[in-house]
Amino acid sequence: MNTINNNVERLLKIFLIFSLVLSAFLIYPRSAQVEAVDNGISNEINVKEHDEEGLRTFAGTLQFEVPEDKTPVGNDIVILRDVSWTFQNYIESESQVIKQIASELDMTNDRMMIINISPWTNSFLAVDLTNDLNKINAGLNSKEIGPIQVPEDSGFQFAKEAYEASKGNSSNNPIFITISDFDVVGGDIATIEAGAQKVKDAGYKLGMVYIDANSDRAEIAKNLVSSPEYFFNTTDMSEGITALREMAKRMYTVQEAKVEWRIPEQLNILSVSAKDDEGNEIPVELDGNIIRAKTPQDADKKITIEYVLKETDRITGDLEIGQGSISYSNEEQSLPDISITSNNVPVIEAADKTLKKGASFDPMAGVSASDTEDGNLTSSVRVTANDVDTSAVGTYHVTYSVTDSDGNTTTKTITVTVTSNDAPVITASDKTLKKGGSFDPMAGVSASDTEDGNLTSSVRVTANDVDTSA
Ligand SMILES: [Ca+2]
Ligand SMILES: [Ca+2]
Repeated sequence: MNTINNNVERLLKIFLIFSLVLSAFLIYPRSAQVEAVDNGISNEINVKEHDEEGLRTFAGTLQFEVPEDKTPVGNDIVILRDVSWTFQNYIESESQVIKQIASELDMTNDRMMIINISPWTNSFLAVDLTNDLNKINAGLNSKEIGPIQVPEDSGFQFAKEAYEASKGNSSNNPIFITISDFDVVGGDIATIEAGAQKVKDAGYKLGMVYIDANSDRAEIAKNLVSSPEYFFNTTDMSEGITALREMAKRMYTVQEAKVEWRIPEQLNILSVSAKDDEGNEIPVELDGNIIRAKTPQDADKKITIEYVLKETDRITGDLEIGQGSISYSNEEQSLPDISITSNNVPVIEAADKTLKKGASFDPMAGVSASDTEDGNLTSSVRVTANDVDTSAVGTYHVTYSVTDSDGNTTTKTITVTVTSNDAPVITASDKTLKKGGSFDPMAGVSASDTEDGNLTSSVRVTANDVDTSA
């Protein structure tokens, strides 16, 4: 029987310890950190500081991993490169960059086509659509850069026709990128615009690295691309060639991981930033109190979002801040539930006191303090002022102060009245009377007291040996 009881007791102890450990993970952040992990998404939040009004600033880190996921259908990258005389000295470095782009493609799905153009004269298919890196490199190494006798066109139209002749029944995403100055010597800008429009009308993405100092033509060129982010303008040839690689990356279609997180209105977003595990910054967009960030799933990535929030006003109820989701590769996951606590000020219970002169006075007697979040704070109460002097009648004050773990300080002042404590006075005079006379010991006797007033009725005769017969 004893053994059973011992085992029950042991189990209860284990359960109690387990509950305590568990509750440590479920509590809310104050001075200690709180971390919630759900579906591999972790969110950790700490109180960073309190301002002079006791309002808290929280710093947190949201982390999650996204897998690499290129689009399953692949991309067809069609590069239209200007080989007119302005570009002659840069053909080699341009070829190197295009080789780099090719080396970064997923050749199980992706293909590349390279067209040499002289915008006002001819276009030449340098590399037909292929997923063979050797063919791409060979085409780029070839000194045969045209012009070959192709009828004059804008280059775009030639590229579109060449692509459509080679693409087969693939459903790859067609990406057309030009690197050119569209130096329309003897040509017509309208031809270029018409050609670009045909590419876009076919549903192909069009991007452009534009190398020209002529701002009028740059304005026209800017409107030819599919999206403003697919336009790069420079007068520096080397910079433009580098930009070609970035443009290819930007236009490459991959799945995107997206975060959308709504921060409650009771909190101000002081700062938020995101980066991947290689330290690359991920752009974060703030739409009111909604945080949005997205990054292409072009590699396995661990994303870290660092944020700083501050309560706009004292939060009086526990506040859920995990309202949001992360979506990637057609999956969507909710952010882990995490809450920050209320931030109530502590309350001091202390009442005014009246005591009599000469009495002893303990300023802490009957005083207590409590706090919604911290519980009993009586032991933290400090007496910050106390002028009570019980040896003299008067009105005095005692001030108490207590601070909770959120840095909220409450003070309270009570009034202590010390009253007089005089002894009562009996008025009675000696008496002379004749033998046999009647004697009333209370006749002419009265009593009064500073505090109590008339005490005559309370006068008791405690001894009386008067005998009028003797
Ligand atoms: Ca509190
Ligand atoms: Ca008295």
